[in-house]
Amino acid sequence: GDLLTGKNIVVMGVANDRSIAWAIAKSLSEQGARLAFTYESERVEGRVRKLAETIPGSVILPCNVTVDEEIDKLAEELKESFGVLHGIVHSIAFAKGEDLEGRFADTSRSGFALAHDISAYSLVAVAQRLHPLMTEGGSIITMTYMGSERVMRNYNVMGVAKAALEASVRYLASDLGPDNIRVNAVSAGPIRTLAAKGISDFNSILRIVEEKAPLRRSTDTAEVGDTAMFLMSHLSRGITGEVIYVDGGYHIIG
Ligand code: 0WD
Repeated sequence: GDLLTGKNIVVMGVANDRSIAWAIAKSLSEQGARLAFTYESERVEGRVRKLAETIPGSVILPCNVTVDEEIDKLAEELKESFGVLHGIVHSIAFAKGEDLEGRFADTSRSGFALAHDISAYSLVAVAQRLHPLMTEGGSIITMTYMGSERVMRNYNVMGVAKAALEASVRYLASDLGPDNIRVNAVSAGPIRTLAAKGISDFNSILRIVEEKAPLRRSTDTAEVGDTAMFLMSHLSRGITGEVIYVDGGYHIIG
């Protein structure tokens, strides 16, 4: 397809080939998008480089989203390699392992701050610095989870951070809409990735989804990738400030 031909999109949050961001990148590239990939640190650089090199023409850039200067640098480098930017895929989250089990009530000040900084504020920081490159309008998406709305065992501080992330999507959508920049979130069902390893008892969560979701199966990263592709494309031009569930319908079941 060529739904994204001529579009320049930065994909943030590939850690390995199971990452949701990687599935999104594949869907975007199938529709002709030109991609830039960012990596958090040397720890993941090699893996990101190896994956990105399988998509010809990709740009690979460092960006730890907790460091403002690195986001400034990213903006400069994207301007140099792309000129105009059309899309941002934000697929980044982090919380300390100790804050993803037991009681939410035991969350420390520093654990709360860290989870919110990386998982919610980073979207604001990135949108703030990259939106000036979106001179032809654009689409920004982030990844969220139902733990933002309901109490899910062990998700704890990440649920609170996802609530902040979803509210940030609405406020950013309001601010950037006049520049024809849309901001949306995709709420995925549970998927076995590196990040999911941090969630205790993830297997039983998957089993319950397979049993109860209307589609009777768990979410596949390719399904998320295709929804992300839709949100990056002209097809979704009327949608902003929204949270779209890609979870086999699980969230509608009581
Ligand atoms: O079930 C799931 N896996 C779901 C994930 C369901 C619904 C939503 N999500 C969300 C996550 O909360 C996250 O926002 O999707 C997003 C992507 O998560 P993922 O694909 O499941 O996980 P992973 O492959 O680990 O990618 C997240 C990456 C980090 O990976 P690691 O595991 O190395 O922490 O986010 C990146 C990093 O590559 N990341 C950062 N990037 C830049 N700066 C930073 C940082 N400071 N911290 C983490």
